[in-house]
Amino acid sequence: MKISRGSEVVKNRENRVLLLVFPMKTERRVTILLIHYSSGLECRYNMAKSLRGLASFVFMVMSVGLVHAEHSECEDFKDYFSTLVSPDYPDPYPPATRRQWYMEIPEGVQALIRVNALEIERTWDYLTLEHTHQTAHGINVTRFPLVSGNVTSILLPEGNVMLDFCSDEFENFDGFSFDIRTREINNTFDLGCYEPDVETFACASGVQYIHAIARCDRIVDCHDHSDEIGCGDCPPDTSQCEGTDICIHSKFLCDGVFDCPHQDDENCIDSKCPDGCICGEGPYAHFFGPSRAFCAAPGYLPYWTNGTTTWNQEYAMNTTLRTVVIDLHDIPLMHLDPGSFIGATNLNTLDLTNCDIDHLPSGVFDGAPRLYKLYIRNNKLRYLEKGTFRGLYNLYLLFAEFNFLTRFEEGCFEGLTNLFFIDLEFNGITDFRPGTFRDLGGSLERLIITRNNLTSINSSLFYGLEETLLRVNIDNNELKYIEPGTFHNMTILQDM
Ligand SMILES: [Ca+2]
Ligand SMILES: [Ca+2]
Ligand SMILES: [Ca+2]
Repeated sequence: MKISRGSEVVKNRENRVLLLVFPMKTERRVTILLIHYSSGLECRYNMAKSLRGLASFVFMVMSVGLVHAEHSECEDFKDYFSTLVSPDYPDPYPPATRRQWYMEIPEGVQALIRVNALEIERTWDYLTLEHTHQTAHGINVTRFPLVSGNVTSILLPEGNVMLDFCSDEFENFDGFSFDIRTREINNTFDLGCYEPDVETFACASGVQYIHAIARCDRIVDCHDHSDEIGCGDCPPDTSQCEGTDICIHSKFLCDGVFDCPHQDDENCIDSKCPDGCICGEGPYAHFFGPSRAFCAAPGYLPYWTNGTTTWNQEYAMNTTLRTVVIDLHDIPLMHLDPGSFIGATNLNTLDLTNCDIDHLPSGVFDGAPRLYKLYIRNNKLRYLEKGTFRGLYNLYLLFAEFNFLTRFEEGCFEGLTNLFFIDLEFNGITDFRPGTFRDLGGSLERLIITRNNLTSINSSLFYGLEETLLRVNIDNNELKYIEPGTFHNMTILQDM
């Protein structure tokens, strides 16, 4: 069994089953849970929590117990049973969380994982199962993602199982709940006993079972693709995978997850590019590049969508989910409607430089939760309204220089909980409403307001920024008066 450093496998006297929960290498605290398996009815469990570490990384996510299967026609034998759930279940799983679980299925035993719930944000969060099995011909490894909520159960032979879960910083879904049963191999599982009301389809691998309604629904649910083989011609709005008769729904083209057996659904240069745009992929070194993904670097290059004439919501819907950069600079857009970027879920950088925009309405950036860097410079903006930046809780850099900004509505920066930097150089600002930046109090470290028309600074300008603001640049204003107390409590300000 391949185990990362710092982990531990404990076996009972008979060297039989144990379930072992332990964290990734990045976690400093180890949580171990053991289920002692024996051939009798007795089942004990023992938990050991050890080592100090980050409390936020530690969750006991497994509850264990032995249920004696009820005697009935269907079940007249004993199960060994435990439940495995995602962190915080039944609440949505927390953001930025990694967890691994290990399970060893001994010789002569099989395990049935019954899926009670499985809801994970596709593309950005993952749950993968890896089964390693020693055969006469060597080590056999089966690894597949558990994404489809249509999987009803997974039947695993002897071997070592690892479940690997990761959630990124955004969009937390409900997670998963599994019942795990182990049983001597000579007592075959009758799946109908566990799901008497559910009609299932057995994937060709014999490992996964899915809801029968998921057969031929143009969504790959079986990791061997068998639920979508032999389903007839491709209907409209689907795309045929190369060298197969598998048709997948077009929404799965270029979404960052491999659906086709030969992975051609993620070969995106010629597809999912809105009319009139130029799209492509390539290394991304513009400024700092996309923020590093928490779970893992994506298995593809950053994808670009560059507009040439205009932009509206339809364009966003026709852009591949993989898009991390939308570049619309120098296009005379004049205005953008609310929801103009809905669908650009992976968008990291949006460049609206020099687009003749005079107003950014509330909700204009809805649906782009991963936006990190926003250029709205060199436009005709006169004010920022409440709601313009709502939902941009990943925004880190905001470039708003060279506009005609004079007014900042109360709440215009609401929700920008990660904003680190704002550049307001060369606007027409004559004064700031008291507490203009208070909503940025948790994160704003750098503020540039050079080349405006400020004549005075009131003492409440930096209200709320006392503990974060490190650098302010206020050069080239006509400052005549700074109210006493303006810098009172500015505990970390270094540079003015
Ligand atoms: Ca997520
Ligand atoms: Ca399917
Ligand atoms: Ca795909």
